[in-house]
Amino acid sequence: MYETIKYSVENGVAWLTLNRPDKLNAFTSQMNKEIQKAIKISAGADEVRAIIITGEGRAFCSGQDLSDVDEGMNLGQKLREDYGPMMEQIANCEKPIIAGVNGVAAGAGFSLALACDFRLVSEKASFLNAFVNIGLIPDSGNLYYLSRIVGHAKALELSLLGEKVTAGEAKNIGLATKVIGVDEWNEHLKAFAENIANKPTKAIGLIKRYLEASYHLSLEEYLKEEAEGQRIAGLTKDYAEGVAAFTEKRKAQFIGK
Ligand code: T3D
Repeated sequence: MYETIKYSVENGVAWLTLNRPDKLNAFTSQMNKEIQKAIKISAGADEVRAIIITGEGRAFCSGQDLSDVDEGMNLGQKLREDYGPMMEQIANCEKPIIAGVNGVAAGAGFSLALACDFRLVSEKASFLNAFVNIGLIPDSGNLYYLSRIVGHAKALELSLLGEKVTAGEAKNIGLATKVIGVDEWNEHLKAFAENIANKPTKAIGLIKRYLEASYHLSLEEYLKEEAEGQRIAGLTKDYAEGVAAFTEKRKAQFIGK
């Protein structure tokens, strides 16, 4: 079913593993399409309540496969056809998406990590806004997300200098949600994902949607949207369960509906 990624579901978590380790999991059109397919399936599957994107081998993703680009290729078209749709799909996914950054994340691989809701980062991982090093501009939503996550000045610095950011620095500048030791990597990544998979999934989707909307609306417009969001959340079984659990002084058992 997949040739360039691995896909499995366990305990409410869909694991999407980029699987071209010899090329440090560099993107090809095929891999891009397989990622989109896996995210679409995960987004529509009731049993999936969180998604992890990670990499096989020593890297997370080294960006576009530079041996798979033709001279004179229209890069704008490539972005419109391949990368843009993938980034929109991630942005529109109402389930939480975790980037399990196991190793270097460079170029569009960095952009992919930025588009996720969390970045769990191995202590041996690094980030590299590599685009400038080959004469390109950061793409695949990179500047959009990077400036929101680390602020304008740091985003500009990382993008203009094209130097590696270590896991420790990533934590200091708010890029990494958490840095994890190599020995605890699998266990911690799994535990983090399963914890969020057990939260009220519909509310999480709405929080993601309205946080993003807040950047594009006036306060007046936003408050109207927010009221609609809370109306929807208030109709979920998880809201009823949350209130019941609070009243009964027990831990809530959310079902994601
Ligand atoms: O279509 C378009 O071009 C538009 C879209 C652009 C989106 C982009 O992502 S542009 C940015 C593309 N990515 C890069 O420029 C990063 C290139 N890679 C690197 O800078 C370094 O490889 C890393 C910093 C990621 C890792 O360095 P290191 O020293 O740990 O590993 P390495 O020795 O450089 O790489 C190991 C192998 O992976 C090597 O192959 P070999 O010599 O063992 O056969 C290397 O060529 C290969 N590799 C790494 N990155 C890529 C790659 N092969 C193809 N494409 C890559 N991006």
